[in-house]
Amino acid sequence: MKNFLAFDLGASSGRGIIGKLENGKLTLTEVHRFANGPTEQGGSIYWNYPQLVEELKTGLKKALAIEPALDGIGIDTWGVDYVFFSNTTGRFLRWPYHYRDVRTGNAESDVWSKISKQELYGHTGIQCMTLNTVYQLAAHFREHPEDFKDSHFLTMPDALARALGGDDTSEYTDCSTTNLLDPVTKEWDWEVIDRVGLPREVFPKIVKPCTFGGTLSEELQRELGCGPIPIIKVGSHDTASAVGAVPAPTSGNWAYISAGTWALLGAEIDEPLRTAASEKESFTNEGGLDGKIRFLTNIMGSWLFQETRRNWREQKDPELSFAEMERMALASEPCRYLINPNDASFVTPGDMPQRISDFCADHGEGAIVDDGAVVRAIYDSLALYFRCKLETLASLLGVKYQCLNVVGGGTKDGLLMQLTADALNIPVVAGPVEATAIGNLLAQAMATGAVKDLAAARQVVKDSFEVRTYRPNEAMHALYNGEIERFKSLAK
Ligand code: LFR
Repeated sequence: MKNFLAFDLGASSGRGIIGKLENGKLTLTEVHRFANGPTEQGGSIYWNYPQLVEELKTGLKKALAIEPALDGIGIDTWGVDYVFFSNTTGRFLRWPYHYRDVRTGNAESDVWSKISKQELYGHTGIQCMTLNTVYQLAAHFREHPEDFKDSHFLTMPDALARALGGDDTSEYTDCSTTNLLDPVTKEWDWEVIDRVGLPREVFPKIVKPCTFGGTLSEELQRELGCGPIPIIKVGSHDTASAVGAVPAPTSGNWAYISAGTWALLGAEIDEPLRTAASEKESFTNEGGLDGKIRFLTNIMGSWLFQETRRNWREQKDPELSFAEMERMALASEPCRYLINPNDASFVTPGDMPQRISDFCADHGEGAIVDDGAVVRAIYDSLALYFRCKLETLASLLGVKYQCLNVVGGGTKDGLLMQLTADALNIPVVAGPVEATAIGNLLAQAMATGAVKDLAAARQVVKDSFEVRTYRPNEAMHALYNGEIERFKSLAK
């Protein structure tokens, strides 16, 4: 029997979960949950790094009260963000920027004047997104070159692990989201780094997932009255952990969506695919467990619901729940309004209902008259977008998908799962909800030898957690079929 502690931090909340692995089955106990989000200071948005560290300590304390003998601690977070540390004092230099901070806007043209967009994709295989670390570092270097002297950065999960006693390395799956990694060698692409003009010295050593990365610090051992707990490098990019925990069929082709703040839709492949077509379609080659490549694309996901609810809670109803928003959508006419869920105007925090309304007015969809129509537009447009992107994935990889696995918190949204099945006209297998934490825990199990490999880990998921299958509804499928061309012209 083994007990591991997973910290899984998403853009809107974080949690600490103990996983008990016994006779090939994993059981979860949530010990801590906390809110997360951007903090504004002087016109930029940041993550409250010291607060996040405190939450980890609280989580660890609560975990030890339940399970005094922990065999490991693993941390995963969202990708692309980083923390700088001074080489002299060891202290962090400033709160880490939030990836939705607008400062990266004109960093793109700056970077592309040194290495073209196409070359950057050819080197790294990473889809072009303004929030990628390469643009963040370029903007950071321009504004605060002093941060790059006698210092180094760590990617977010390892920067948090370091505060608990973790070593000064960064784990491969998260490094792959920087847009600065060679997906074949799985090391920094120094040519890209040199051409962008970033100092090599600030880059950390990259290590593989499912390896050991330090021990809980002596100070914390004393404070918490515990022994030396190993800190384990997991698939520290949350999406790598989530994809690791997909209860995939053992044969045949399968595709996934890791559904949370973002919806990441893709497949697992063995070698990176970097063609003009995959670049045009914004497919990325991120690092996975067991040497796999996560070939996927980012879709705006629950962010659209989260920001809409945040606004309405502030403006109208402080108690508004997602369940109520689902009811509002169900009471609204399907496909009356459609939007491009990935439109650039939806990326940064702001008045999402207004932006959705503006999108409709600007794209010939007419003026949105009520709140239900806003929510309905998000639902239908996400489902249709998933369909378009699954079709693209199938054509890029030359395969046909008979079913789609959806994992993560987004699977709690039954209406979205059903509409996705309707749009795709194939069954959607939804669950587990806690896939990211499960992938984190099973990577720890792999590091300690308790689980042999990724295939064995996925078997544990199948043996331990229930999933729910949503089958397409014919009438809704026909309705979506009738609207697909209209949708495509909006989402181009
Ligand atoms: C999901 C995720 C995505 C990444 C985005 C920004 O939580 O990690 O994979 O593209 O957040 O980091």
